[in-house]
Amino acid sequence: MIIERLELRVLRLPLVRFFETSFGRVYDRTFMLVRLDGGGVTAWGECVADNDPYYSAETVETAWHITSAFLAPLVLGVEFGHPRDVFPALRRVRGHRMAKAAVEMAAWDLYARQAGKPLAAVLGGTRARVAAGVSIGIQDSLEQLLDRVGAELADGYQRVKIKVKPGWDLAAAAAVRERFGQVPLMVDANAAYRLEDAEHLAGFDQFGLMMIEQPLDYDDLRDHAALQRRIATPVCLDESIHSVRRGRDAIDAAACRIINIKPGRVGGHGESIRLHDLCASRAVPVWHGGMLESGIGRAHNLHLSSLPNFSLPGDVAASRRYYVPDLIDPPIEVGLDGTIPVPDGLGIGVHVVEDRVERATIRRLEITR
Ligand code: OSB
Ligand code: MG
Repeated sequence: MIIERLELRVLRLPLVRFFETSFGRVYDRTFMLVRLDGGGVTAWGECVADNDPYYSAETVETAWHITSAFLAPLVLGVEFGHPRDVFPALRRVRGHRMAKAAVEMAAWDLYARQAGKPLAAVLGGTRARVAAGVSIGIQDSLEQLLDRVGAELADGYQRVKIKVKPGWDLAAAAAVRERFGQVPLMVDANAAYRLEDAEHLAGFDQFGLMMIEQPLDYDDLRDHAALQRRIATPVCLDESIHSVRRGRDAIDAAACRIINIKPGRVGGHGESIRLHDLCASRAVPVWHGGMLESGIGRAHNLHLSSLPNFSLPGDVAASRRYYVPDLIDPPIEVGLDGTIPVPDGLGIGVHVVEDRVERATIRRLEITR
């Protein structure tokens, strides 16, 4: 496989509904797309970096800079026998895993399309449909939260995650439990607490949650291990797991019992597979996270979610919760059983509507060798 041409775009799309986490509220999303061309085939990747360095240190601007100045020259015109060789070829560039992931994931799409196979088949996927959950942001009132939860459950989703922060936490979980009983429920704090809050966080134990995601600081392991010893609710790590090695260290330190895998966060599909396999060998369940992706990133996520140790419902939901219209047609939809079919066309298996991409584009760059 030879990548002959690399195109970068920055797009802006309005969200169907605002999304609020402990680090802020967003109404739209600005993100980078990578298009690769080789052997007469076009492939796509989506970068999960945000405009702001709040979820991670990377931003759209850093991803643009790193990809155009440093990653593109490392992949253009190079013969890759397999896309798993792409991430190691970028080793000289330290960090910037979101930028690397966008290029690497597009390379998997290119490889799968050239091989005439769905992406899941080359990733090692084993199921045709994946279990879908939803991530519900912080709302203006508990009533509004209960309306949102009710609407998502009516659409079939298999588990509900609510975002929490100090001042919007125990009462929100209590309200959901009271209205909806024992629905599979979890919370995500996006690093909003400190270890000193351990007693307060133990207050979640009464709700029988599936897990609490990233309660403490974004790069911490040690305090999470201390917290896990003091609460019954399983700790799941998201932000802290930026690499396979950090995943190993987290498991060794008993800093979590569950890991959220986002390929964009760990460096792409190859690193995600390695993390997935490591967790399987250590009996740590994983689930697939989301970053409000367009249909392009969402399709990638579905294919990866079809691997066997993705045993819990992921934040991989229908397109219409995010963007209408999406960049792809038809959009990704959830069945009433709360599962989403893994697209079975070539590569990511979705049709990218190029004039929608064009209309949402605010910056574009083409790089050839
Ligand atoms: O922490 O999982 C997170 C969205 C943006 C940044 C971080 C996170 C999220 C979500 C949304 O929870 C998941 C989704 O529906 O895509
Ligand atoms: Mg999270």
